[in-house]
Amino acid sequence: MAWVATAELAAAVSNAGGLGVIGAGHMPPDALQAEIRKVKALTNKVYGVNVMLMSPFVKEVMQVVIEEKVPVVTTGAGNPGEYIPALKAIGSKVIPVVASVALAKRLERTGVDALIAEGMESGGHVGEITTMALVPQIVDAVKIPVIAAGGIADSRGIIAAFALGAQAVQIGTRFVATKECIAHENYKQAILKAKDRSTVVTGVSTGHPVRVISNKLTREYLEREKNGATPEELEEMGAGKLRAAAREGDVERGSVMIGQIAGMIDCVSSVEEVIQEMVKGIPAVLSAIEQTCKEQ
Ligand code: TUI
Repeated sequence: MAWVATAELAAAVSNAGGLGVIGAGHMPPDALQAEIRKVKALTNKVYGVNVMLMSPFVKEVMQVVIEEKVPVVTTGAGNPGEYIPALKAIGSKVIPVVASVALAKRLERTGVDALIAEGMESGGHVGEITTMALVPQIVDAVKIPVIAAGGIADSRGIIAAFALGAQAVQIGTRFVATKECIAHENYKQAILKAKDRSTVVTGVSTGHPVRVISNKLTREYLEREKNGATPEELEEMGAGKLRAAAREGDVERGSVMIGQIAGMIDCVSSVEEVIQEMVKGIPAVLSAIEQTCKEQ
């Protein structure tokens, strides 16, 4: 989660019992190095870095990750195959995000430690398959652990993911609406205001579909996309827009990347509260399932 998953949020998640991940996004390598050093100062727990493979700095960013011996490296928006040997050589756990069974199988052969199966309910760059359909198909196709992502924000989502065969979950949108997240207040309010149908997917014609809140920017973007704008024109329209929304609070002309589950989120809490609530809610969900099964 570029611009929102900073060292502060990652450290808070790790300190509260999760695995906090810094979203490198398009960060230049020196900025990422500073974030990594900050997270090391804020927690002595395990943390991770997500490397966005479409970043213009991806090679230098990987170099920083290796120099800093980041313990867990997740990747997104592409195939990380060429970087895996170097990451494994320094002992990092490598966990790529995949949106298809084919890439999951290919990456398992390269020796990755686990996979994140991310459904199209997620915010930001998305694939085409829902979490519900993707997770069990990837679980059946590989032997390594699968982490489910996309559309998960409470105990019910966690149990559903486990029922599909996942061994862990990745949670994004819920953690943006927390006190520790440095996202602009307007961005957090946009999550609270969102309903089930508040997001749209833009950029399908560019080959890089992105889920964002529907606003002035997306209306204009989708109109231009429909009228045959070139991928270059569209990329230019999107440039810098996530930063505008997340840091400057321009949620009308900026790109508010959030998942479909935002419709369920109605308060800004602390990271600790979010995690505690999710974990403590699990037994009640399990007994409700048991009850339903008994009634069949
Ligand atoms: O990467 C994300 N979420 C992101 S990246 C991002 S920045 C961006 N902006 C514009 C265009 C593209 C990126 C904002 N949000 N999530 C992980 C993720 N990875 N979701 C889907 C994928 C994915 C898709 C295709 C991973 C691999 C993949 O494979 C392609 C191939 O080579 O087979």
